[in-house]
Amino acid sequence: MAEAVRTATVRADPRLASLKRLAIVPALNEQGGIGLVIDEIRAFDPDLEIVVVDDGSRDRTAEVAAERSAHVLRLPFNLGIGGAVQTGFRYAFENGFELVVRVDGDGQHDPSQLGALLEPLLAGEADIVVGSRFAGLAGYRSTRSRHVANRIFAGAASLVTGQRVTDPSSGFQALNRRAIALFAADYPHEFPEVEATVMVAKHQLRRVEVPVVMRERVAGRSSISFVRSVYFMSKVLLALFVGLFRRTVVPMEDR
Ligand SMILES: Nc1nc2c(ncn2[C@@H]2O[C@H](COP(=O)(O)OP(=O)(O)OP(=O)(O)O)[C@@H](O)[C@H]2O)c(=O)[nH]1
Ligand SMILES: [Mg+2]
Repeated sequence: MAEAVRTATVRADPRLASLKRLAIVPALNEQGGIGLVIDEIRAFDPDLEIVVVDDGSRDRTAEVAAERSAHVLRLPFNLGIGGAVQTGFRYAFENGFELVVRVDGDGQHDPSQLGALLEPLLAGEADIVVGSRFAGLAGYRSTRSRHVANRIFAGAASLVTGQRVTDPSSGFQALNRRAIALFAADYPHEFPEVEATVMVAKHQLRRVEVPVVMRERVAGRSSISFVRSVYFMSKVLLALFVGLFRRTVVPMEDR
């Protein structure tokens, strides 16, 4: 019943109904969770097209997504989360989508919160909206080391961009055509979201955070081991500052 009410609300929202809109779902070995993610996105908005970017999975991720009639882009080998997401943005740009939401394939992002994510975009107040685990709503459980890492990234990203960033690594996002055009042209690799905050600031896109509650992954496993997290910390912090001096990317629209 709650689902039906939510669906009706979305459909009734003329601002959303008139937009060509896409959900990008990056997925690596997520056969256990991807089906539910697709169902939940459809429950929120049945007219939101869904593209699952299967990043070289060795399980049935692509088959499960295709069985549910999601569009599947199957990468021939693993590009990493940045490459997978950029593939989704390129698809969105080339097919004329005006609005994109990003939802992880592991079930951590709750599509019923997409309404809150979309609000600043539909109001014309943001180019990119980021769902933040640390902007007010309690409930996200994480390890202590991850919390510390996030605080460091958030502090560094805020310093570099001159804006308040509380959750720089969140991939739960909504983006308009301007942001789609930028990220279709270039998107950072490996652990991209933190670096992308610098691109957003350099291009003077308006980044707004909204509080969200994130869940535990429903199946599969996280790729972030302790060794990788040390590498992750060093690489991202370096990349944040290097990003300031990188050549400015020409968005796809302006080429
Ligand atoms: N880690 C990882 N994820 C990928 C890759 N390609 C696509 N993905 C998908 O990107 C999403 C985010 O990856 P996660 O490993 O969950 O990263 P995370 O959410 O930051 O970390 P956790 O909190 O441990 O889940 C998931 O839906 C993955 O399936 C890749 O090469 N590496
Ligand atoms: Mg995850």
